[in-house]
Amino acid sequence: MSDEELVRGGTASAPAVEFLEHPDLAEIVGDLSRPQKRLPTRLLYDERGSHLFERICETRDYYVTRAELEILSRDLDDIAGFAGAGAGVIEPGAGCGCKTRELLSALEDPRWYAPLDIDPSVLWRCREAIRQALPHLPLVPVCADFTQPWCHAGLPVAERRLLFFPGSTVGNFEPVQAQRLLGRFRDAAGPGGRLILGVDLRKNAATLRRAYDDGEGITASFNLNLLARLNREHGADFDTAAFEHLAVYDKALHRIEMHLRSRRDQWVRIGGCRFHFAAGETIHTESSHKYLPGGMVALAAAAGWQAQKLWMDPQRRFALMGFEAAPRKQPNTEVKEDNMAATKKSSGGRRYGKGAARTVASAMRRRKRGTLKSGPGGKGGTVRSRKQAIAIGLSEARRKGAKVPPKKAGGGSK
Ligand code: AVJ
Repeated sequence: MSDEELVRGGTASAPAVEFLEHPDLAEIVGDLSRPQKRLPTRLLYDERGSHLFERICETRDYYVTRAELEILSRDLDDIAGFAGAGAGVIEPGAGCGCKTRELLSALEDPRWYAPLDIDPSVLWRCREAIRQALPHLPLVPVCADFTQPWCHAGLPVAERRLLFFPGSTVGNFEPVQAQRLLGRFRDAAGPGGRLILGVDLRKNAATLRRAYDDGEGITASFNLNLLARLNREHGADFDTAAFEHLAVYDKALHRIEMHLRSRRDQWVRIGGCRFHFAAGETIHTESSHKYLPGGMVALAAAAGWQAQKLWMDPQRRFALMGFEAAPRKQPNTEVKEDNMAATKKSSGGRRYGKGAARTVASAMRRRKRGTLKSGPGGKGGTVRSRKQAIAIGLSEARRKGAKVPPKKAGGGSK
């Protein structure tokens, strides 16, 4: 690497006031300096990016939004019932709040709605839209990055707090980060709090690849807009025609990855640095993890959420899941005698900690007893059988490193 690449600002005449640079720039330069180049996913969503994303939702190939809206409208009463009366609703990354409008109008006596968004202009639009539809609902817009700690202590009182996080945005985080995020939501929800979480489910790779590389080319424009944005806002000199959109499904990590692939050998300047791109080299811009319901039960359990409800569309492409905040435990009293007995066999699973293994086990026991209900959805909207639900939980737990006994021969259908 030459000095020019290493030293930001480059020449001796460059002013030494780098702290005046845009805070995103250091991250961008860092991300482009990695062996696998990447860019911060959130930068996809500027005004043009958000607009293009809305158009992605209308394409034939991107099934995610339609599947979720289908569940929301068909199981609305059940979902509202789960939320309970007198809820204060918090929506991290609210956007225009269109899905929420439907939920809010079905809720019994909602106390207030607190949309959270990093973009104040989006928050403004959301506020106007909700005000039109529900003029009497108190609004508490919060301008914050929901991936960072934010002040939820100042929110008004309610019977309980409901966290609404649709769209499968949780899938855009690495599982470890997703767990941390759900833990933050748990803190914001407080005792008795609930969570309604949108989760895109695993399905065949071809369907997924098409959803993230639609025939109309909108997703390609959405991805390439990121380079155009760097040119606009950070003085980069990306030749956007020299990059192409790519969607690949990583079967081992169960995630769709969006990349931008360099069509030729080239150099790009940004932030006083020069970056080399070999022909075919890619920049990773977004990951979208796909889950089994049981996998999300385990992940959320590790973040202090007990799974209560599962609603799916008839084709089982997407799930809305209902969770309740697990009661806070004193340290070292987490694993009680009877629970120990129940999880003895999975004690090898340490990735999600002792408490988590216990919570998953108790979720599975409750599922067995029928206390963990599935929504009416399509074909009953339930997991095919209790046995299968348990199998999903077990196989996922096994994947996470837990030692669980193998299924009996001929037992389970997966
Ligand atoms: C709204 C962020 C969840 O990952 O499916 C859609 C974003 N990216 N097409 C998703 C997205 C490409 C979307 N999220």
